[in-house]
Amino acid sequence: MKHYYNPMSRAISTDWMLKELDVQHEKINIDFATNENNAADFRKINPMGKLPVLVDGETVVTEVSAICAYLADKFPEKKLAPEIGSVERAAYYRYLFFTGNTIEPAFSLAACGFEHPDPVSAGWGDMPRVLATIEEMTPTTGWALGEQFTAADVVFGGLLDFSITFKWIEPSPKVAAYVERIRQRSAYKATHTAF
Ligand SMILES: N[C@@H](CCC(=O)N[C@@H](CS)C(=O)NCC(=O)O)C(=O)O
Repeated sequence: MKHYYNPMSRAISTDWMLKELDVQHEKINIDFATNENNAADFRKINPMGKLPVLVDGETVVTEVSAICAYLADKFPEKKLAPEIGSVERAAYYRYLFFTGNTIEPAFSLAACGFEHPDPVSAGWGDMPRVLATIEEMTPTTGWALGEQFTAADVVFGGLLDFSITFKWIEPSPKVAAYVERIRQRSAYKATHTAF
């Protein structure tokens, strides 16, 4: 597997996921400074010109949530995803998709001082609702799905961690405590060295 990476990007979360799994892969650094992500060769792999990207043989996976879900399913013995068909699997999907579809756009806009003018039509609604939902979905103890740490924590917890680091949000005590638990994981510490 090839992991296209830059330490100052969301690829930090997929790098962390690969460390949680402890699996062999090749890490390929893509230099934003020289615009390598927009080079024709890289655009052939990901027309978005964005990181992260995982290439597994002929399979190309982009998007943090998709890469983490793919990896968790590829290595089921590592138990980073609940079983297909289980009650936990439904909650797991919710964490993965809510993070990418709702938290990401809401936070990205808010970080630039914007709110969508029509939050009823915008899929991600408005910040007060997003923050209230995050509060409800954040575990008081342990991990998103209970005692089992999963890719849901890498995706959901990873974005909360990133958002606190870059001051996109002022975390509630519950969110701050969850992110602090995440920051204590050895795989997290092994990857989050640049900031
Ligand atoms: N929705 C994408 C976001 C990826 C993304 O925005 N990556 C940024 C770095 S954090 C990037 O590669 N930006 C370069 C560019 O857009 O030119 C995901 O979840 O992977």
